[in-house]
Amino acid sequence: MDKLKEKFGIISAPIAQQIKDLVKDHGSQIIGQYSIEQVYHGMKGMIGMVTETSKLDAEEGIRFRGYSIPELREKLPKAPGGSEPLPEGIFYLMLIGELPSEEDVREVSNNWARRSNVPKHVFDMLDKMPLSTHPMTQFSMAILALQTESVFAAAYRKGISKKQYWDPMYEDVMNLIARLPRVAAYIYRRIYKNNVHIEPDPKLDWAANFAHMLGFDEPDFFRLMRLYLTLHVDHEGGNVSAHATHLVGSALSDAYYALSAGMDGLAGPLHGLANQEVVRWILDLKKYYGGGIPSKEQIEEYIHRTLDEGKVVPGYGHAVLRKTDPRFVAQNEFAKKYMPDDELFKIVEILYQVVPEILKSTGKIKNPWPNVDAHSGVLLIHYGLVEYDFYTVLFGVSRAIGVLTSLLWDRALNTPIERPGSVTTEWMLSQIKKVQPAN
Ligand code: NMX
Ligand code: MLT
Repeated sequence: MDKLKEKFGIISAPIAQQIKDLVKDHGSQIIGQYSIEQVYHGMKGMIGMVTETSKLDAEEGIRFRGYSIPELREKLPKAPGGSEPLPEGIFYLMLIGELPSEEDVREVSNNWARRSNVPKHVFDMLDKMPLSTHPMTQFSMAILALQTESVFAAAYRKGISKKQYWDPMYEDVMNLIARLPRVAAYIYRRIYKNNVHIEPDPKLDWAANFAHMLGFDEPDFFRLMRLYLTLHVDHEGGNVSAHATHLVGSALSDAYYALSAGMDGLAGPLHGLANQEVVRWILDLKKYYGGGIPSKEQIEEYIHRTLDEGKVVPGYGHAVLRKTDPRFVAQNEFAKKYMPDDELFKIVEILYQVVPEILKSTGKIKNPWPNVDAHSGVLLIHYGLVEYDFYTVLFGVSRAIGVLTSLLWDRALNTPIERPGSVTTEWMLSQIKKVQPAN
């Protein structure tokens, strides 16, 4: 058994028992109330699940196992000579609950490299798809095509005790994370680089190898990928991609089915696809005013146009956050260091000055501040990764780490099938009448 798997088995068993006891002893304790508005408005603020890997605070932003993004940028192991954390480290932290050593991270890197071979039928399937198929559609289909490899599905079919579910799930989670960069790079090079592919370099870490297979070998791009793939991993359990993965997995669908569902959710423009929409919107804005950097007044006018057309300003707002997203801040710091004179970065800076005030003035937007997607695209464009339809795949490769880690914990904790209740509006009206009888 590999060392990480052994460690996970050892630490997860007592936690599973602790949760069993907690529910047995305190299961009837009331922890909240919710309103009709919350039921109609996407269950915002209702506690409906437990996710161990990260927790979001509306004011402060995300913490992974208690660590904020600035703390992790400082504390997580880095590549030799590197300045940004390795995503292998945040995976270890979310899985095991403690900061990894350099050695732990190297082992995760080697483990993923050993598992990274993608079966030929996945590429054959992709090759049959029209080139115009959105990269996220191809990504989700490729994840499903990989399902032939599910160790969990095979073990379940053979017959396996509930207590052992986590074991084959560990194999699926590790194999899937290991293979995603190769799959994503294949999609990118097939669509945008004449189907000319680049072999992996097993000497590189997971993020740098991904960058290499995409065709970007500059050290600064490696740095960006390590940061990007660390920042996007997880955002507690209720966001669409995490919740979809958890929900589908709760039926004991294997990691491939569950992640594919999560990625289908990430492909929505109100969720992960917002990163491509931001770039599309900024490029349209530039074009509308004849190129270059539009003036502050022009940008304000364009934002009002967008709102008047009944559209959202992509990259701004959040269902939970009520301050600037610390993932935006981390990317902003990166841009200030590596591309201070970049034209698109300067537009992002002006947007940061003007969008919040305009959104606030509408009186209805709960969070006028930028989220993670307001920044990521311009960093990629700077290094030549200009094909913005692909950006959500990058988000997905990273998000897979968080949602699959949670899925593994779900199996270790024997989380039951998810099945919330639903009601009709007629039922809701009958409840209102009970409280306010007609006079
Ligand atoms: N531009 C214009 N209108 C907005 C925006 C925005 N950026 N954000 C919220 N609103 C509107 C929203 O559409 C709603 O309008 P209405 O009452 O007419 O239906 C109203 O403001 C209240 O919405 P909120 O309660 O503030 O936001 P909600 O929690 O429903 O939605 C988002 C959160 C993130 C979906 C929303 O802010 C949005 O659509 N933002 C733009 C898309 C985006 O950047 N998504 C990425 C989120 C991060 N991620 O990667 O997933
Ligand atoms: C995410 O990273 O999932 C987004 O910020 C959306 C969310 O948290 O709801």
